[in-house]
Amino acid sequence: MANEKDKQLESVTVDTTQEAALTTNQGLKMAEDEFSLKAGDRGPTLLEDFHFREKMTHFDHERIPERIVHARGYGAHGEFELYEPLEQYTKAKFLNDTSKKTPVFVRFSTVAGSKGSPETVRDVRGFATKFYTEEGNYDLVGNNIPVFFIQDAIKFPDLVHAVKPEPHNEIPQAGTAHDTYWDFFAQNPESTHMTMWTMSDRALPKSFRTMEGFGVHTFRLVNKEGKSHFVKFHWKPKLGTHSLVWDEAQIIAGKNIDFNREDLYESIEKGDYPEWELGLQILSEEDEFNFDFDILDPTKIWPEEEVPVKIVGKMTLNRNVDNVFAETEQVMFSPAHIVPGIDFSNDPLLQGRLFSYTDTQILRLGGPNFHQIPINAPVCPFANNQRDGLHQHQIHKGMTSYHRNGINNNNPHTTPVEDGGFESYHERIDAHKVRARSESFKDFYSQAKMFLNSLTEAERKHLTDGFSFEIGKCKLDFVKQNAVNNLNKVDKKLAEEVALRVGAEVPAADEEVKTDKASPAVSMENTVKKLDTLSVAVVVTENSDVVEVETLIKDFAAHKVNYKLIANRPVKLSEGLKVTETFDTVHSTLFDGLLVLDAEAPLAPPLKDFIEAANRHYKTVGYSSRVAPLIDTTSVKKDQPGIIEVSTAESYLNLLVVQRHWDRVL
Ligand code: HDE
Repeated sequence: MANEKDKQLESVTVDTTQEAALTTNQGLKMAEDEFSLKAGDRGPTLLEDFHFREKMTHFDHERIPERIVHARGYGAHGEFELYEPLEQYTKAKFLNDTSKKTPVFVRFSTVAGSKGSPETVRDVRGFATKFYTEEGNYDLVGNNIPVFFIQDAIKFPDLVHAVKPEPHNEIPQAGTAHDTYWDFFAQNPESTHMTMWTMSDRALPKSFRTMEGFGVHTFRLVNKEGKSHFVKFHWKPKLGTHSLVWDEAQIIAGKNIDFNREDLYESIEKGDYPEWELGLQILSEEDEFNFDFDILDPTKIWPEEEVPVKIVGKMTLNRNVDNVFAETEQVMFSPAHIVPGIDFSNDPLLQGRLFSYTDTQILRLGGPNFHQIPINAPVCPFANNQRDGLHQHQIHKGMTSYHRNGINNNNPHTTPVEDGGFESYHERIDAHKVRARSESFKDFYSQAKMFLNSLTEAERKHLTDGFSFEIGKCKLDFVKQNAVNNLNKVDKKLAEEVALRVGAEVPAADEEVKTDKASPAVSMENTVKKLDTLSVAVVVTENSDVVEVETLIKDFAAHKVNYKLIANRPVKLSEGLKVTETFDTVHSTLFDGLLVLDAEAPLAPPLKDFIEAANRHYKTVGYSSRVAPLIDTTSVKKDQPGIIEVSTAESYLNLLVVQRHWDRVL
């Protein structure tokens, strides 16, 4: 059923599938749209050709500047429902009414790459949610990593200049594997904790559907009585948090550059609606100074074991956009978009973001009226005395556009706080003006070490691989050395391993921060594991047994497992069973598991690669007794975990649910 936002968007949606006369933008029906107006059929085009000029001018202006960061993104519509009223903490209406479904729009993104870059690069992912509430739009503009690289917004341009392709040659695209990033890392050690996350599997999400989201900053919740609690926001994916393997991610970047968006689009089209639960970590004001970190520091997490995440609601994405430009490209988010009951903390990173997001839209969306673009417009009435400007779509009738006015009864009028008018939290501030970092923000290494302490052996190995790949890509020896020296302050062994792999000196000094503290919630191995919507590549030939294949498909469907039949060329097994995918069009990297039912002997190189890649990426590899001898001609070792001769679908699915068999010896 259409919600308020759907209905609002519908009123400006043009159905291009309907019969319509082709006209100019002035409504003039045209008799011809293939030939420009020329002086003779071999002559020059005439300036008079207004139709050509209009069509070409519009085309010439179709592009708008891409976002300076988060350019590559994909969005969808959905709804948020609340499990329990939160009046004890906040007066925000959408966090108090369990009967209401609040429309949302979410945009996921990579950060560093430009608009056309591959999606499976090693990077942070943006996770921005717009709640269209009855009290105005509330934007939770988060990432899939709970901390940030810097502590003060004034350093954001420096960070982004270091991350983006180097200016002299515009290399590399979409990643931090280059000198300027690692120079920044060593010179600005506050980036150490976040870099531990970005070098881990967290920066390689398998899909948008299997990523966590974090508001990162500390915000405030404010209740009716004006009492404030500190809060951190979390999105927990119902399918659990799952990632790709680095080698796999690199192959997918070539095989399917749209891997993440296609997954989101197709899941929603199929009705496998992605879901996340909203979690809150809530702290009373009295507890502000009770931790071994500053709760305002955005380079620190509040370990979930110390401040539990209270699950308060669920978001479901259930509708793809009708037009990616109109909706996903033109949507704008801002952490400054809040509603009564939510407020800011003094986190200096957040404070700067409150300025940047609206400022950037004035260039990107071409003026100050971007709030009138349908995807950005609130679903509640909005009125003020702002007027005119580029792309003004509203016709403001009446004499007055100033506050206070007598002529129009001082309309639009302000609203008392008791009736829902917003007022900022009455925080008392008594301080000197300074440009400085708080002493309490100066521990850059304890939580970086805590992150390391929280990883499983496999995760730690991937982290070391990540550092070795990225630092190894640097061309300047002193940059490599400084990066390794900074790692040495986190963990001597990690620095040693990386130093050897990138050709730097092993640091002699014992400078590592001493702490055994761990936060098990940080490890993705402790996440939810479900069969729902996992995908299996089922390899068949034209001689496969139709009944066997049909039974398998039924068993998969019963567990909501997706599959694709793949053969070395398109074949028709029966009327209903057509194999359209081949080893030319897909690859095992694009699936969660592999099941080889039949194959022609000897194994052709593409299929051999298909099987060996699945094995190398720790996926479940199943095979029928018929193809068992062929498996022996590959690098797959049959006695390893997650490798199985399949007798029943059940036996295969029991392994598939594990997703990655990290204890497999390759
Ligand atoms: Fe952003 N960020 N950011 N950021 N950010 C933008 O706004 C900025 C930060 C995040 O899908 C820009 O509209 C500053 C943290 C997301 O449209 C820009 C600072 C977090 C998106 C901007 C930060 C984010 C953006 C570029 C440091 C996680 C994409 C285009 C103070 C909590 C939203 C735009 C979308 C986009 C500025 C740091 C998340 C330039 C100054 C921390 C998800 O305004």
